[in-house]
Amino acid sequence: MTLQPRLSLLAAASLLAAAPTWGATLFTLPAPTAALETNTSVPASFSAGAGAGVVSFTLAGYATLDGDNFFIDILHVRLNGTEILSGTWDLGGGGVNRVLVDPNGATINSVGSQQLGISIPVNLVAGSNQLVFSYESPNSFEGTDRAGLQGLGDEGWGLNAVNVSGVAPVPEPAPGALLLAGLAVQGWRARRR
Ligand SMILES: [Ca+2]
Repeated sequence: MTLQPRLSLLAAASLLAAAPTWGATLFTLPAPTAALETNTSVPASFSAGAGAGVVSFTLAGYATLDGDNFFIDILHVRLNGTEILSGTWDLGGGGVNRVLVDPNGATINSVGSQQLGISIPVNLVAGSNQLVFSYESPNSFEGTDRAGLQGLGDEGWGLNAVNVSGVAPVPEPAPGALLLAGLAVQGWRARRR
């Protein structure tokens, strides 16, 4: 083997290991959640490469989950401690639909009775990412008293089809690959003498 093909092979191997994989599925919820009480949260942790991604999910309302009325209930979605969506929707209990925090321009569509399909563009960090979904039933909101927690006998929320896609995490080089690369360099040095 001449020197040139050997180096090309090494270059190709290192490029293959470092090339980002766009649109990789980084997290899925294994099954729909049960109906959850408000004032609860659902965390999700996953690894990613740095770059653009998408968080999508179906939000389900059970019984009389409210939008903005006296009994208001508010969805919060946070990624790595930053709120990426907050809003309140009439998912069975009446009230006004309102998006409260939406820095990334989420897409929100009705996808069935008491169900919203939500898709949020995000920026993921390299390594571990933490996504937290929560619903809150505040005692007061925008300066006026509200009903607060009403309990599962009255209303609930749930998640289905949670999916996070983005850049796949860059794997550490396998020890075997490092050993082969080392041997190739040794061989190259030996030939130069
Ligand atoms: Ca409520």
